[in-house]
This record gives sequence, structure tokens and C-alpha cells, in this order.
Amino acid sequence: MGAGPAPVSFQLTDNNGSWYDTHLNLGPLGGQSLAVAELPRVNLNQTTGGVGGINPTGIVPSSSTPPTSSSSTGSGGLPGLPGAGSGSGGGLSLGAASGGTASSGSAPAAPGSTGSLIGSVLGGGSLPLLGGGSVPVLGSGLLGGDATKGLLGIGSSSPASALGLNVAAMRTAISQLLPAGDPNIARSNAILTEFSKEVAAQPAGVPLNIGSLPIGPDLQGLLADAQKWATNTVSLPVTANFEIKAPQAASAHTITSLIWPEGAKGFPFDEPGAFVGQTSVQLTEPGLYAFACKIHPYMLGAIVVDDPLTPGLDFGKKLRVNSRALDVPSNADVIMQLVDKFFTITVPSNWQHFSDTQDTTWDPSFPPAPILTYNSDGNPELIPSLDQFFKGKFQTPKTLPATKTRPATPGVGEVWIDTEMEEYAHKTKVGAVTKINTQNWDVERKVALPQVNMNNPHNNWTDKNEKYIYVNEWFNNKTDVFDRATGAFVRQIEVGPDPSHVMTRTDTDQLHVAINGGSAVMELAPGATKIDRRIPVQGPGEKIAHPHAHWMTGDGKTMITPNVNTYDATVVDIPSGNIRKEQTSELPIASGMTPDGSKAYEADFLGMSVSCISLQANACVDGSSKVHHKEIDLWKNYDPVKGANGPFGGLDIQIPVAPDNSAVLVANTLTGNITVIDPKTDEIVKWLPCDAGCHGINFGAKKGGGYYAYVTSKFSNAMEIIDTDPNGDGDPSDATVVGKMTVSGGPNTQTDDQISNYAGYGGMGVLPIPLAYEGWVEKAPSNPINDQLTCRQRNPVKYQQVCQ
Ligand SMILES: [Cu+2]
Repeated sequence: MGAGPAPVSFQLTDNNGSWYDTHLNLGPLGGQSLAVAELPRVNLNQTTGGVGGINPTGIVPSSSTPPTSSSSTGSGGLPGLPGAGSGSGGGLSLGAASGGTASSGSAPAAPGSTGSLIGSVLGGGSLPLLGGGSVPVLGSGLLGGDATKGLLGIGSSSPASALGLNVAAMRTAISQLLPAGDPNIARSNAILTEFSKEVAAQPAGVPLNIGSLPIGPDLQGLLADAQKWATNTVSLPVTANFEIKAPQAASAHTITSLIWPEGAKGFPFDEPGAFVGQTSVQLTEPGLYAFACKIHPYMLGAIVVDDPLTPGLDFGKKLRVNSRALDVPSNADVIMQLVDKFFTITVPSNWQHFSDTQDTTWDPSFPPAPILTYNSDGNPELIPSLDQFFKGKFQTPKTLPATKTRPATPGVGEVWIDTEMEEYAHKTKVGAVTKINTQNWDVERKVALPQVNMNNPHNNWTDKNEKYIYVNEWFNNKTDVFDRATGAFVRQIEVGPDPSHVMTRTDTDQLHVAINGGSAVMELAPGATKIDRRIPVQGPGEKIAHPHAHWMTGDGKTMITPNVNTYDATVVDIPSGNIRKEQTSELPIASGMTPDGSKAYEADFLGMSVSCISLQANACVDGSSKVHHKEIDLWKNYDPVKGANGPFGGLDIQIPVAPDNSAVLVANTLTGNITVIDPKTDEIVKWLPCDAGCHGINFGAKKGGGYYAYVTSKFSNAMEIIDTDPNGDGDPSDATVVGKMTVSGGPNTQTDDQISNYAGYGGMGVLPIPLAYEGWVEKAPSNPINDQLTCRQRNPVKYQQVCQ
């Protein structure tokens, strides 16, 4: 009997922590989004038939029409989306296959169905040849759950025993390469035994230069010999399959490489745009591969392709990162930062839990796997235990102080935040919108909308009468409307794939909904009763833009969209719909604008920077002059190989400008902090702390004058309150965190469903009411709450003329 190397199969889902679901169930140390594969090698010494007919399973033939702007439906959708009017999926053939022959007509193994296949090839199986016969295979492709746990050290009693398991795989591979009785087998075993002993005597959390061990020279000789003994083998690629299909994934995503080993064929890997269907890629080199969705960039999946002829799990020699064309040794700081965040994001037990009454401990866990990296000199460095290394490097466990501080001065009104990862008893999709009263800081209400199974509510806005809350289902194709006062469901409207942000026009009160998985911003009638207009954000026939978080000027005339697929921004003249493109850095995701509408800021998620864009005359400040465009680097104090020499940011998301132009705030997911930029100089002036997955920020009015920024974090149950200018002098260098509270709610929180898990988690969109920004605040209705606004708060730009 023969079976080929088992493919890695990811199913994309809308579910917490398993956005890329391996179905391997690695538990709290490994999560649902990590796979390990042994690089399959066919040993030609043991076959006479050659390998011309090798037929590895799992290579997916697929074809479809790449999405372009012109293929969008009237509602801004893409082919293959449920409810968007066309048939089966948009799976893409990327021409990335290499090193294998497509087996025509085969489908990818369904996730979860690979168990029996894996069982037959563990420890070296055989591969069928076309026309009969088979050849032995050293590695096996994907490892099953238990074998993966073994190689990751999960369940091992110590780092030494975790390394022992990995070294055992190397012993097996060597014995399969050499003829039985070859004295090199015994010699190799002796070296590996001594190596394991010497590693066990070293601290498990400190990277170990292999050459510095007494056995180091012998081991390096053995590694070289093993490669020589393997010269008569052929490495087969590991196939990675990806499936995007309802109901697990209700809408479209991209499969985009974030990290890959240098030299991996077919990389970088990406699609022309978001799709529904299947795709696959061949992993030709050992090392670390990570994938993300460009629409929802915390959807992450990773695969370690391990060469069985090395000790430790191979991260590869050099790695490429889909940011700034980074090409770094595998022990680079930026790799460790990203791997650390991968486990914080994809393993929910690693999320930060705050309490309003007592200190808590944040103690994230990682696989205790031995990891083989290489340094800048090309020398191998073994991390005996990734878990212990990360705990030392990132200084956990950490005490999270009780969130007891409330601002001394209350806010005006309320703030609605998307707690997008809350789970509820009466719906299958996650998320709710949570209301906080800013007079007394009570968590008053949660709206989960179980009657429409509201799916990942991401961002909100309100109408000019403050009657409705508009909320976008980011992993679906709908905008929902509920009553602000009662939380009652009002209506739902289909708008297009992956609607992200929503705002209203100050002149007409129409809604603008960015279609993140599509090509347009949809303009809806007030109340979201119907679609009035589709505003494309790229030219006819151009690559589809995928706009995320737009912003618009207070006069309702100009909008800017950051386009995650085309790495640029679109400036829209709203009345005419005419557009122009503006330069950004990589993967711009969110926008802010100065109150006077003279310039916009774009947070470049993968550029690790902020782009300032002048909307009319040159308005971005560069020293003593004004320029059309300026890049503000969040990595000035960061060397991606060596690490930080000061505060730095990155994977930056929301970026609002204070209504009084005192500050621009940038939420950084990479570093869990906030960058303060002075819009009067366009320079970074300060850094403030934030939580894991720092994400959403918006400004609301502070009672008596001034503003508060409300800050949400995806992987924490807390919200921060920042005063960007406590002394009101317009200089943000005294910006400070003035309060922090949990948003989990309690027995007095009104809800339309029952929270079953992750109360308060998934903080994303932030909507303070009354809207405090120029253009909207002038039109906020008069009522006892809004009448607390000062004249200056009512007139953020014209106050000097209007207020006495
Ligand atoms: Cu996505």
C-alpha cells in the first residue's frame, strides 16, 4: 500500500482563533491555526524506477475568473459570493505549483479527513508511481494532531524531551537514507545523543549557537554529511490547501503570504482579489510559512515545513516578510515579534483578561518546541524551547493592573464599541455592539442581534437625529440597523462583500459603506433603506481596490479610501464620484483627516508607517516646508534584525485626528501601543501604552471642553480613555491615558442575547455619540446631553468667529 505526502488543509472560518482552521486541535499551546509538515523526500537509492511518474496527492487544479473591478456586481460584490448573484466559487489557479505533477481531477483532502491518510505514512511511507509500483518517502507532509504535538513538544515533560522527540525523527531519517549496518548510523546516533545531553544542560530559553557546544563541530559535520547522504533524494513539495466556503466563512477572503523561506518557489503568494472557493500552493523549501487575509489581517495561518535531517523545527535560513521587502535571517527580531503575535492572536487563552477590581496575571503560552534558526552570519542557532524563549524575550507572565481608573471629568454622551469577538448563546456568528455611558462609565447595553445572526460587527455610525446605529457585518455582506435608544433591530440591507466602515454625509445624511471585499463605497439612503449609488474607488478595468476605513471631510465633499489590495488611496469627489489615486505605503487600512479637511492620514498596516496626503494645497509638514505627501516612519527606532532601540509601532490600524487638531493617534497591533503625532509638525511626539491587538480609536467630547479618545483592543476586554491635550494648549506632548475600564458588562447590562464566551473581547470600531467631529457636531440634535457641548466643541473650526 502506498500513500503520498499528506497535504496541509486550512479551512477559513468566521470563528474566533480558528480563522485559518487546521482542525488539528493542538490545544492551548498550539491553537487551531498552526500546522507542521515533514518535508517529504523520496530516496532514489531504494527505487529503480525513477521518479518521473510521482503523483503526490492534493495538488488542486482550479480555474476561475480573477476578480477585477469590472466583474463586480451592481452591489459591489464579486463572483461566487452567496447572494451576490453568481454560481460557484472564485477559486484561483496561481501557477505556483512546482515540483509535482497535478493529478487531474483530484480535489483537496477535506479538512479533518486526513487522519487515516496520515496514519499510513508517518515514519516514512511510500508514494505510488504512475503505472504501478511505489517509492519510499522519508518525510510525510502534514503530521497528524498527535505527531504535530510531539514535534512541537506539547505534552513533553521538559524541553530536553521535546528536543529528544525531534532528534528521534532525524535518527529515523538517517537510518532510512543509509544501507542497514552502515557504521555512519551508529556514529550519527552517538553524536545526536551527546548533542541532546549538552543542549539539556543549557538554559532552555536562550538561543544556543550550535558551533559553541563541545559537540558542535561534530554535529555540524553530521549535518553536512546528512545532506550528502541525501543527494540521491528528491524533495517533494508540501501542498497547502485553502478552502473558503459558506457557512463556515460567509464571505470572501484572500490567502496572502506574510512570511516565507527565501527561495520558496511560487512566493510571494497572493490572489488578484478576495474570493470564495479553493486554492493551493506548494511549499518547496523547509522553513516557516505564514499566511494572512488582506481584508481581515488578523486571520492568520502558519505552517512549519521541517527538514527531517536537522535537529529542531526548521524556521529556514533566511525568511522573507511581506513588508518593506524584508529579507532577514530566521533569528531576526521581526520574525520573533510576528510569531509571538501569531500565538497571541490565534490562541484565545493567550488573550489579555482585565478585571475592574483586582490585578490579574497575563501568562500566554507557546509550544515548547525546539526551533532551529540561523543568525546573520549563517550559523545555526537552536532555541531549545520556544515557550521559555518567548517568556524571557517578551517578559511574561505580566501583571495586568486592575482597571480602576476613571477620568476625573466625565465625557459627554455615550460610546458604542464593537466587541466583535463576543460569543452568544442564540447565534452561531460572533460579535455585538457595546454601549458605554460616559457620564458614569457604566456598560449599559450589548446588542448582538441574534435574529439576524449578526456576523462580526466591525464599525458603526449614527444618523443626524441619533436615532439609529448603523453597523457593518465585516465577515458577511450586510449592514444592520438598530434603534439607538432601545437596541431593537430595525432592518438589514445587503451591500456587498465584507463591508467594513460606515459614515454619514453631513449634507444629505446618506450612509457611505466601504465594501472591503469589493471595489466601491456604497451610498445608502438615510436609515439604510436602499442603495442610492455605487461609488467605484478604482478606474474601469483596474485591479480591484478593496477599500477599508474611509474618512470624509466635514463639508461632505471629499472622501478618502485606503485600499488594501492596491496599496494606494483613492480621493473621491463625493458629489461627482470622480476619483484620483494617491500614494501610500503597503496595505493602507484606515484614514483620518484634519478638521479643516486639508490633509488625510493613512495607516499603512504592512508599511509600518503613516502616509500624510494633502487633499488640496500642500499641507503635510516637512520641517519648515509643506509638501504634498509625507511618510512618517513608525520604525525609526527599530532594526528588524537586531530589535528596538526605542519605542516603535507597526501593523497600525485606526488613525483619527482630534476634532481640535491637537493630535493624531495611531493604534499599533504589532507593539500594543499608540503613536501620538502632532498634526502641526507631522512628527511623532509621544508613545502611549495599549493592549494586545490595539485597534480602534475615535474622539468624543469631554465635559466642559476638550476631547477624549476611546481606544479598543481586539485581544483584551478593556477600553482606554486618552486625553490628548489635558492642559488645552494644543500641544499633544502631554497626551496621557486618563482612564481604563473593562467592557465585559455585568448583571445590569441590558442585552438581546446571552453572552456565552469572550465577554468584552474583540474591540474594534468606536462610535462616540454625539459625533464630535467638524461637520457632524454642528448638526447633532439639541437635547439635554448634547446641550452640554461647549460652543467651541459645537464649532471645532469656526469657534473663534462664532463663540464669544
Ligand atoms: Cu478575510
